[in-house]
Amino acid sequence: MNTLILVDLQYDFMPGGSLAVPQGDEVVGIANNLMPQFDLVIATQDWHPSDHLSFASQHAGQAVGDLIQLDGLPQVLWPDHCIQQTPGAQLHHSLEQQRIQHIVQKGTDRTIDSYSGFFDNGRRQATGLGELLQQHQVDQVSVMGLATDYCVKFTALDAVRLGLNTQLILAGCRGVNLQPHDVQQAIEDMRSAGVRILS
Ligand code: VGL
Ligand code: ZN
Repeated sequence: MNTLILVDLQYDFMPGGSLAVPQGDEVVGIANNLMPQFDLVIATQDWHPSDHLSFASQHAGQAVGDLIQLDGLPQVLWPDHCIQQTPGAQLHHSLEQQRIQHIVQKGTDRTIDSYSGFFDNGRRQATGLGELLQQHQVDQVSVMGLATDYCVKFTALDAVRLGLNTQLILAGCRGVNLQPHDVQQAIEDMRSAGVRILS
Protein backbone atom coordinates (compact mmCIF):
# COMPACT_ATOMS: atom_id res chain seq x y z
CA MET A 1 0.00 0.00 0.00
CA ASN A 2 1.35 3.31 -1.14
CA THR A 3 0.09 5.79 1.41
CA LEU A 4 -0.03 9.58 1.57
CA ILE A 5 -0.29 11.31 4.94
CA LEU A 6 -1.58 14.90 4.72
CA VAL A 7 -0.69 16.76 7.89
CA ASP A 8 -2.98 19.44 9.34
CA LEU A 9 -4.25 21.19 6.17
CA GLN A 10 -6.55 23.28 8.36
CA TYR A 11 -7.64 26.91 8.19
CA ASP A 12 -5.86 28.00 11.36
CA PHE A 13 -2.54 27.07 9.70
CA MET A 14 -3.36 28.94 6.50
CA PRO A 15 -2.77 32.67 5.89
CA GLY A 16 -5.41 34.51 7.93
CA GLY A 17 -5.61 31.70 10.49
CA SER A 18 -4.67 32.05 14.13
CA LEU A 19 -1.41 30.07 13.76
CA ALA A 20 -0.76 30.98 10.15
CA VAL A 21 2.08 29.23 8.39
CA PRO A 22 3.47 31.48 5.62
CA GLN A 23 2.30 30.22 2.21
CA GLY A 24 0.52 27.33 3.90
CA ASP A 25 -2.32 27.53 1.38
CA GLU A 26 0.07 26.78 -1.49
CA VAL A 27 0.28 23.12 -0.53
CA VAL A 28 -3.43 22.36 -0.86
CA GLY A 29 -3.19 22.18 -4.65
CA ILE A 30 -0.08 20.02 -4.36
CA ALA A 31 -2.04 17.60 -2.17
CA ASN A 32 -4.86 17.50 -4.71
CA ASN A 33 -2.41 16.73 -7.51
CA LEU A 34 -0.73 13.93 -5.55
CA MET A 35 -3.71 12.10 -4.07
CA PRO A 36 -4.63 10.16 -7.23
CA GLN A 37 -1.16 8.54 -7.20
CA PHE A 38 -1.78 6.84 -3.84
CA ASP A 39 -3.77 3.75 -2.82
CA LEU A 40 -4.54 5.17 0.59
CA VAL A 41 -4.80 8.82 1.68
CA ILE A 42 -4.98 9.78 5.35
CA ALA A 43 -5.29 13.29 6.76
CA THR A 44 -4.41 14.37 10.27
CA GLN A 45 -6.43 17.06 12.01
CA ASP A 46 -5.20 19.07 15.00
CA TRP A 47 -8.30 18.96 17.23
CA HIS A 48 -7.98 20.76 20.54
CA PRO A 49 -10.44 21.47 23.33
CA SER A 50 -10.87 25.24 23.83
CA ASP A 51 -8.85 25.14 27.06
CA HIS A 52 -5.92 23.15 25.69
CA LEU A 53 -2.77 23.67 27.75
CA SER A 54 -0.62 24.36 24.67
CA PHE A 55 -2.47 27.69 24.40
CA ALA A 56 -0.73 30.72 25.91
CA SER A 57 -4.21 31.96 26.91
CA GLN A 58 -4.35 29.21 29.55
CA HIS A 59 -1.23 30.40 31.38
CA ALA A 60 -1.35 33.70 33.24
CA GLY A 61 1.73 35.81 32.58
CA GLN A 62 2.89 33.73 29.60
CA ALA A 63 2.97 34.78 25.97
CA VAL A 64 2.79 33.04 22.61
CA GLY A 65 6.20 31.60 21.77
CA ASP A 66 7.25 31.11 25.40
CA LEU A 67 8.68 27.73 26.32
CA ILE A 68 7.27 26.16 29.49
CA GLN A 69 7.31 22.75 31.16
CA LEU A 70 3.99 20.97 30.86
CA ASP A 71 3.63 17.80 32.88
CA GLY A 72 7.37 17.19 32.56
CA LEU A 73 7.60 17.97 28.85
CA PRO A 74 8.91 21.12 27.13
CA GLN A 75 5.99 22.98 25.54
CA VAL A 76 5.98 25.97 23.21
CA LEU A 77 2.93 28.11 23.86
CA TRP A 78 0.70 28.77 20.86
CA PRO A 79 -2.18 31.06 20.04
CA ASP A 80 -5.58 29.37 20.46
CA HIS A 81 -5.93 27.24 17.31
CA CYS A 82 -7.79 24.30 15.82
CA ILE A 83 -10.47 24.30 18.48
CA GLN A 84 -12.86 21.41 17.97
CA GLN A 85 -15.96 22.29 15.90
CA THR A 86 -14.68 25.74 14.92
CA PRO A 87 -14.04 26.92 11.33
CA GLY A 88 -10.30 27.19 12.04
CA ALA A 89 -10.12 23.46 12.70
CA GLN A 90 -11.73 22.51 9.39
CA LEU A 91 -9.69 21.14 6.51
CA HIS A 92 -9.27 23.66 3.67
CA HIS A 93 -12.37 23.59 1.47
CA SER A 94 -10.31 23.26 -1.71
CA LEU A 95 -8.82 20.00 -0.51
CA GLU A 96 -10.50 17.16 -2.41
CA GLN A 97 -11.77 15.42 0.68
CA GLN A 98 -13.58 12.67 -1.19
CA ARG A 99 -10.13 11.24 -1.88
CA ILE A 100 -9.28 11.04 1.82
CA GLN A 101 -10.17 7.65 3.34
CA HIS A 102 -9.41 8.43 6.99
CA ILE A 103 -9.04 11.51 9.16
CA VAL A 104 -6.99 11.05 12.33
CA GLN A 105 -7.55 13.61 15.06
CA LYS A 106 -4.88 14.53 17.59
CA GLY A 107 -4.30 16.95 20.45
CA THR A 108 -7.66 16.11 22.05
CA ASP A 109 -6.25 15.64 25.57
CA ARG A 110 -6.11 19.06 27.26
CA THR A 111 -3.00 18.19 29.24
CA ILE A 112 -0.59 17.17 26.48
CA ASP A 113 0.22 18.34 22.97
CA SER A 114 0.43 16.03 19.98
CA TYR A 115 2.58 17.12 17.07
CA SER A 116 2.89 13.65 15.60
CA GLY A 117 -0.08 12.05 13.92
CA PHE A 118 0.85 8.79 15.70
CA PHE A 119 1.37 9.64 19.39
CA ASP A 120 1.14 12.56 21.79
CA ASN A 121 4.41 14.32 22.63
CA GLY A 122 5.02 12.09 25.64
CA ARG A 123 4.18 8.93 23.65
CA ARG A 124 1.60 8.23 26.35
CA GLN A 125 -1.28 7.57 24.00
CA ALA A 126 -1.55 6.48 20.40
CA THR A 127 -4.00 8.13 18.00
CA GLY A 128 -4.82 4.96 16.09
CA LEU A 129 -2.87 5.94 12.97
CA GLY A 130 -0.26 3.22 13.54
CA GLU A 131 -2.90 0.49 13.86
CA LEU A 132 -4.72 1.83 10.83
CA LEU A 133 -1.58 1.56 8.71
CA GLN A 134 -0.95 -1.94 10.05
CA GLN A 135 -4.48 -3.01 9.14
CA HIS A 136 -3.88 -1.82 5.60
CA GLN A 137 -0.46 -3.49 5.54
CA VAL A 138 1.22 -0.22 4.77
CA ASP A 139 5.00 -0.32 4.73
CA GLN A 140 5.69 2.89 2.82
CA VAL A 141 4.39 6.40 3.56
CA SER A 142 4.81 9.80 1.98
CA VAL A 143 4.27 12.76 4.27
CA MET A 144 3.48 16.40 3.46
CA GLY A 145 1.61 19.34 4.98
CA LEU A 146 1.89 21.83 7.83
CA ALA A 147 4.02 22.65 9.60
CA THR A 148 7.42 21.31 8.48
CA ASP A 149 9.12 22.09 11.80
CA TYR A 150 6.36 20.69 14.06
CA CYS A 151 3.65 18.28 13.04
CA VAL A 152 5.19 17.16 9.75
CA LYS A 153 8.55 16.54 11.38
CA PHE A 154 7.24 14.52 14.32
CA THR A 155 4.85 12.53 12.13
CA ALA A 156 7.68 11.58 9.76
CA LEU A 157 10.04 10.73 12.65
CA ASP A 158 7.44 8.45 14.25
CA ALA A 159 6.77 6.78 10.91
CA VAL A 160 10.46 5.89 10.63
CA ARG A 161 10.54 4.70 14.24
CA LEU A 162 7.61 2.40 13.47
CA GLY A 163 9.65 0.83 10.70
CA LEU A 164 7.89 2.45 7.75
CA ASN A 165 9.78 3.44 4.64
CA THR A 166 9.16 7.19 4.89
CA GLN A 167 9.45 9.97 2.34
CA LEU A 168 8.99 13.70 2.89
CA ILE A 169 7.45 15.54 -0.04
CA LEU A 170 9.28 18.80 0.60
CA ALA A 171 7.39 20.82 -2.01
CA GLY A 172 4.20 20.01 -0.14
CA CYS A 173 5.42 21.39 3.19
CA ARG A 174 5.62 24.85 4.72
CA GLY A 175 7.07 25.75 8.12
CA VAL A 176 6.64 28.14 11.01
CA ASN A 177 10.33 29.08 11.60
CA LEU A 178 9.80 30.48 15.10
CA GLN A 179 13.61 30.59 15.05
CA PRO A 180 15.15 31.41 11.64
CA HIS A 181 16.62 27.97 10.88
CA ASP A 182 13.97 25.69 12.38
CA VAL A 183 12.77 24.37 9.04
CA GLN A 184 16.31 23.62 7.84
CA GLN A 185 17.04 21.91 11.17
CA ALA A 186 13.83 19.89 10.93
CA ILE A 187 14.79 18.68 7.45
CA GLU A 188 18.25 17.67 8.73
CA ASP A 189 16.69 15.87 11.72
CA MET A 190 14.35 13.93 9.44
CA ARG A 191 17.12 13.10 6.98
CA SER A 192 19.46 11.81 9.67
CA ALA A 193 16.66 9.70 11.16
CA GLY A 194 16.21 7.98 7.80
CA VAL A 195 13.45 9.95 6.12
CA ARG A 196 14.00 10.26 2.38
CA ILE A 197 13.64 13.91 1.42
CA LEU A 198 12.06 14.36 -2.01
CA SER A 199 12.74 17.79 -3.44
C1 VGL B 1 1.10 22.44 14.82
C2 VGL B 1 1.81 23.85 16.47
C3 VGL B 1 0.73 23.53 17.26
C4 VGL B 1 1.33 21.85 13.47
C5 VGL B 1 0.01 22.09 15.60
O1 VGL B 1 0.36 21.39 12.82
O2 VGL B 1 2.50 21.84 13.02
N1 VGL B 1 2.01 23.31 15.27
N2 VGL B 1 -0.15 22.65 16.81
ZN1 ZN C 1 -1.96 22.32 17.93
